[in-house]
Parts: sequence; C-alpha cells; structure tokens
Amino acid sequence: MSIRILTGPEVAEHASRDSCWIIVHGKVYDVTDFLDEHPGGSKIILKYAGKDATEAYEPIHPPDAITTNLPPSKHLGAVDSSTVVKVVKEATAEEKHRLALMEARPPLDNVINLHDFENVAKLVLPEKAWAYYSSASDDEITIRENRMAYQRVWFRPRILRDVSTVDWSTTILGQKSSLPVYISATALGKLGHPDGELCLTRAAAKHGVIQMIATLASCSFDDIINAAAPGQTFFLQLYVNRDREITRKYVQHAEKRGVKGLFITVDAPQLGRREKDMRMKFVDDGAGAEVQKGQEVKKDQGVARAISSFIDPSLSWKDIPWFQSITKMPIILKGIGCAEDAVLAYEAGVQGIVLSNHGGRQLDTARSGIEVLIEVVKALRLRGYYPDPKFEIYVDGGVRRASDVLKAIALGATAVGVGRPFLYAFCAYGQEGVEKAIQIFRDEFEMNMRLLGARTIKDVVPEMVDASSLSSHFVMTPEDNLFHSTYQPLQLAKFRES
Ligand code: 173
Repeated sequence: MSIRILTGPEVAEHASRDSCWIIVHGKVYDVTDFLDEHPGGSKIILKYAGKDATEAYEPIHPPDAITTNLPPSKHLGAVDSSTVVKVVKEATAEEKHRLALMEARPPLDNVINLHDFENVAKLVLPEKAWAYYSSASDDEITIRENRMAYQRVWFRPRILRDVSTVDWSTTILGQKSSLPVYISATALGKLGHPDGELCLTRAAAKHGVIQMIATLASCSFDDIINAAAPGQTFFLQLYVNRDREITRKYVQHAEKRGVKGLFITVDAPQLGRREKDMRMKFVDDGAGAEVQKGQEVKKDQGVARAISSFIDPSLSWKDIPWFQSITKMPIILKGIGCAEDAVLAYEAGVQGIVLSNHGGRQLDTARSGIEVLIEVVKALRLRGYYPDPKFEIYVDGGVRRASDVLKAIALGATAVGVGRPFLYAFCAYGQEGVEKAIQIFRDEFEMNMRLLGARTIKDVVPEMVDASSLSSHFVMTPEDNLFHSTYQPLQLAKFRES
C-alpha cells in the first residue's frame, strides 16, 4: 500500500473543530473525533489545527501516544515537508535572555554541589518547565521540610578505624549499584532537554547507577531500553491505568525487556495541586480561545494534571495479588507515609517500600521520608519483620548530599532515591551534568565515610546518628543557605497589566 502524500496547504484547510488535522513528526492525523477525549483538553490541539504540532507534542507525549490512541483510519499519510510553511517564531525578550544565560552558564568544573545544578536549571529552563519541575503541592511545606529534616539528624562519628580505603557500592534488590543511590523517576524530561531521559540512561550506564524509568517519561520506554549498555539495570515506576489490560501489557513488556523492579506509585490517586505549575496555565491563554468558546476548558490544571487522568484512583490493597500474578519482578510500593502501611506492605508480600511524599508534590504537610523511616523500622522490628533481606526500605525526597544518604542508611534504608537533582543536572548540562552529579556524590561519599569511620555501607549503623529531634518540627536548625537561595517562594495571583 502506498503512503498518501499530503501538502501543507491541504492540511491547513482542516483547521477547525469540525475538521481538525495536525502534523506530528511528518505524518498527518485527523484528530477531529479525538478532540474531546484528549486528556489535556481540546484547546491545546486546536491551537495547532491545520499545522505542525511536533514541537508542542514532543516533550509531553511518548512518541507512540498518537499512534496508539488514534485508529489507523485517522492516520492520513505523510506530509511533503517542502510544502509546509515553517512558522518562524520571533524569540521573545525572555527567550533571548534565557539563551544568553545558557551561554554564560558556569563551566561544569565550577559546579561543585547539587544545589549548583538547581540554580543553573532555574535560570536556563523555559519558565514552564521550571514551574512544572520545581513545583510542589499547596503551600510547599513538605518540599521544604524534606530538606530540613536531614538537618535535624546529627552524626556520631567513630575514629581511628583505618579508613584508607572506603567503599560505598551496594546492592539494591540484588542488583549491583556503584552508589547507595538510584535515579528516581521524574516525568517529562524533554521539557528541559531535547534528549530527555536518555541523558540519565547514558550517564547511568557509564557509572553503574540504576535508573528508574517513569511511566510518564518523555522518551518512550523502548527508546530508553534501546539506548542501554549491555547489562545495564533499570527499575520501572508504574502509574496504574484504569484499564488494567494496558497496565498488564506494560508491566509484562518491561519484564521481558529486563527491568529488575516494579515500583508502583501509591501516593497519587489524584495529583496534588501544584500552584507554580497552575499559574503558568493562567498566563498562557491566547491562541485557540476563539474556537474553544462555550466549552469547558481545563486551563488551570497545570501540565501534570492534564496528562494524568488515566491514573486509577480505585487502586487498593486488593490489587496487590493481581500484580504478583502478572509479574515475577520484585514489587515495591512507592509512596508509603506511615508505619501502619509499611506493615501492610510487608504482610502483602511485596519486596520493598519507598518512604516518600513524592518530592512534596502530593499531600502537603505529609512528613519527610527520613522521619517516617524511624517509625517504620520500629514497627517492623516489633513484629519480627525487620531486618529481612527480602524486604528493602528506600527513602526519597530532599536528598542533596551524600551525608543525607548516609543518615538514611544508618537509620535502616537500603538506598535512597534522587529525582530532581539528576533532572536539573541534565536540564543544565545534558549527560555530562548527570555524570558530574554522580561524581559529586562519589567525592562526598568518600569524604563522609572516612569522617564517619565507616569503611563499607554495612559499617553505617544506627549508632552513628542522633535522630532524637527528627520528629520535633520546631527545633532550631542551622540555616541551609544553598537550599534557601535556590528555593523560589510561591506567589499570589497577579493583577492584570493595564
Ligand atoms: O509528580 C509528578 O509530576 C507526576 O508524578 C506526574 C503525574 C502525572 C503526569 C505527569 C507527572
């Protein structure tokens, strides 16, 4: 069958709600019937009616989203690119300023801690990307607490232990890892870098670090796996679809392609309100408004909410046996926030839990993972469930230093998830940035383990920390200057410009 070749002007004739064609990656699609089903609302598609939508489509959809959602009869053919009028957008003053800052970034040699990446990312990212990545829910109390909690844990170092060689490598779910840290899932990587999550994959391959692939990564699952080095280890973060058949296929495909752990997100039956992200939507209210008249527009939801409607809020403990029946991968519940649920998870027979509040993006004023760790270990121990080599505990949220990781390990964690810092590293410097972030961790582990008197990760024991003020939320802690200078305070609604 020969492929139909269409011209730009032919596509441009279908630029209305009654007949809406768009171009994505050189192919033409009739999306008229799909407009109202689009999780992000029809308005955003109508903005590109009759035009090339690739640039807007790419960062927030997996490459196969359109082909799997539209029946073949709506795939109209290819477009002759020479006939498509390129819309050359004049760079705004803001965009020019951003590009100038990108040029003037600190050389990577001058980046010496993870906060540096965040600061560069904040200045060089498009405003929307920064708002989406950095935002947290409601008053952003939890995201700040995630950082502060680590400062309420103090070290009790040991001396004179011959620390000429120290080794911070470990195993996570039985898989070798050069660091007691894994790259945690973050969505929509292409909002911040054209190669998206592949920057993580390539750096992780070079340095023996495990990457957790996000269900909502910009790069497709297969693109990421295809870019892997032989034997490279991946975990998969799973958002459970209302349509369990889709989830079953996805999970089994991941297992077939060698993924070594299934991290089911359990703290997001609905996405939190992230106001920084939501404010962006209020600002961008221009094109498409006309064709959209009279319709309900989801304009105040932010990027994440718009694309998360497939997530099943009915997920419950009753579903766990089903997951266990469809895969042999270890199952880990990501997003546990109290001891009771940690006990239930153990009793459900899963292989691990992540004590996490989703980077402060879900329930605001939920406690930090490191604080929850204490009560979880205590409750599991009481029941004879801890220690158990077949049940691992991870913590994520707020980790910026190897010393944070060592505190979590001392208190009973096997490893720690780090999300935003690696994301910011690649947004600012691509793959090299991620490699540098890993190097920074290595340097910090070497120094901190020597100073702590721990030659291996096994030597990092509870007696090495004083966590007695961890659950007191109002103790004096030293000001974390770097964190506070990169943290962007929330803002109130702006008046219209007159
Ligand atoms: O935290 C998030 O932003 C997140 O998990 C998500 C959920 C749905 C869509 C995109 C991101």
